[in-house]
Amino acid sequence: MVGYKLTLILMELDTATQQHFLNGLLKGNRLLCSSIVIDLIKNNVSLKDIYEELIKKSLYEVGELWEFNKISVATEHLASAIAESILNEHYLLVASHKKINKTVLLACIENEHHQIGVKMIGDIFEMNGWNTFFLGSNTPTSDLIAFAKTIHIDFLAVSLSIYFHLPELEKLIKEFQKEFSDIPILVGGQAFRHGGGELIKKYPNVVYQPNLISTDKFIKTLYNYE
Ligand code: B12
Repeated sequence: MVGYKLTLILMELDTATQQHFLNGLLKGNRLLCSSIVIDLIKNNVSLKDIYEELIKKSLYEVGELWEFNKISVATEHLASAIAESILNEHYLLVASHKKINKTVLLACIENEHHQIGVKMIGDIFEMNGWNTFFLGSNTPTSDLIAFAKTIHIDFLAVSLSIYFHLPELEKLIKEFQKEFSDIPILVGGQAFRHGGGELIKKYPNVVYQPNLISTDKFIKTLYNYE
């Protein structure tokens, strides 16, 4: 541990660091993963880059290892649980930005269990001063709409990783727009790697963004930020 600390004094977000972090995830070493992130933050690496370049890249590698049977489902669950816990550790940094009195409601569509990506997207909204309501994975459409009626929202953001869940997205868009015709919907997630663009074009007020960096730029076009 002492030797490890010494090597981290000038830590950068490079391939070696990412590999180190990935090994920590696969071995279930939460302390190592957490320390790597804390050291990166101390070395002024932004949370946005940590999310996109460290945590997301590592989880994508976890997915490939799982797909090719190099790790078990148990190891994949362990890795994703540690990754998600790390997002929660730095919430105060995420939430400490000046508020702009805008609110986004975030969720995964019905049957969709991958929630880490949209949780990161919620954090990016918060870093831009928005209030967020994060409903998490597998949110039934009727419950999402019922909840939206209880608060005032300026945007809905929904996620799907599985391509076969696109019909659920279409159902959500139709039902949501019946109730809230003027509230824009932001969509994203790995399902769109395989298509989905045509579906979105059929509906007004629906926008797709592929990742955190593009979403951050998009949010900054919505209102004037000093
Ligand atoms: C962890 C994980 C799980 C966990 C999720 C736990 C959790 N708390 O979220 C569990 C165990 C539930 C799971 C289940 C399954 N999984 Co899985 N899973 C993964 C894994 C390893 C990581 C997912 C992740 O968090 N990635 C990191 C995040 C940050 O990336 P992201 O989601 O892409 O998000 C980024 C962008 O897409 C975008 N984004 C995402 N959402 C949104 C929303 C908005 C509004 C915007 C603007 C942008 C945006 O911004 C994010 C930041 O850049 C991936 C591997 C991978 N390639 O991701 C497989 C993966 C997604 N899973 C896969 C599969 C097949 C499954 C199962 C079908 C397995 C099974 N047979 O049961 C089930 C499906 C469950 C379901 N019904 O949804 C496949 C999907 C293949 C496909 N596209 O069809 C993958 C790609 C693995 C693989 N290589 O084959 N999984």
